Amino acid sequence: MADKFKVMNERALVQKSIEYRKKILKYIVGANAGHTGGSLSCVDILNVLYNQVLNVSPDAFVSPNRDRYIQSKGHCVEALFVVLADRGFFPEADLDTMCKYQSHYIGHPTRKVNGVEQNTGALGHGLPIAVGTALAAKMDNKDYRVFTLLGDGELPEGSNWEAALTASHYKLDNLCAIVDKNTLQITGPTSDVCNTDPLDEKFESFGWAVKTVNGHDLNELSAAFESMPFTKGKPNLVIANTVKGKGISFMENQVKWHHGVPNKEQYNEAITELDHALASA
Ligand SMILES: Cc1ncc(C[n+]2csc(CCOP(=O)(O)OP(=O)(O)O)c2C)c(N)n1
Repeated sequence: MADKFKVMNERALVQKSIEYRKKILKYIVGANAGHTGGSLSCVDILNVLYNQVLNVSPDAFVSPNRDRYIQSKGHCVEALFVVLADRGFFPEADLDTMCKYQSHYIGHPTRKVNGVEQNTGALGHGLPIAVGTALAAKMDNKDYRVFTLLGDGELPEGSNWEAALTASHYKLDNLCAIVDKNTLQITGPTSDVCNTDPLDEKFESFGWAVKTVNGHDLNELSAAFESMPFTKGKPNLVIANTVKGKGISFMENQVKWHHGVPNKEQYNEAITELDHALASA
């Protein structure tokens, strides 16, 4: 791998998360479309992965030894694009074309964008692809790791459970699935739409090693990823407890912000809140 990124101090990372939130809102407003609540809930996870954990770089993105990150909850592409731009995978100015005619920066990840590992957006595909990729690493005697991010509302897709079974059968301890457990999905609370709790016990019974963290605590996230494999020979699951719409008071825990686009006043209010958070970070 060409370069190992520099590990940032904690304060710089916290500030990055706030800047990322500002940019997510900016580009969602620019596109007049996007998945606001779920991008805000997962961006701390992406911050830690891309700035502390993943062995990836724009210059060596095709290296067979790179770590893989597959965003299964593809609808939250705004968070991914903002972080990839920050890591230099493409010029941030490209995001001004979000959802515009002929742009590759559309509402779900596509491999036409540098840094995107897999096309996703139809839920339930990221984990199966990640399992195959992690199995390939084992078969090729490579030591790269595979990370995939799922939403808790995505878990009822049956393909996830087939993949979970397969991951433990092949002892894929180089695989880490992260559930962004913000407890809401598109139409309501996940527990009402299709309950998947207790998630830890379900995955443990499938042969996974599970850690539960506060998905907005950068240290907890980092410590969990750094302790992989949690148990030798078992696939890793991080249950990240998060808040949908995190960081913007009037968006937090509100189903309508799943794909709500802020109007001008709401946008200004949100940016003011984030600027205050930045000032005290
Ligand atoms: C196969 C499939 N079915 C339905 C959808 C429509 N859809 C988009 S987002 C979403 C809810 C996902 O909830 P969750 O995974 O919890 O996402 P988050 O709350 O983190 O945004 C649904 C059902 C889809 N993208 N793919």
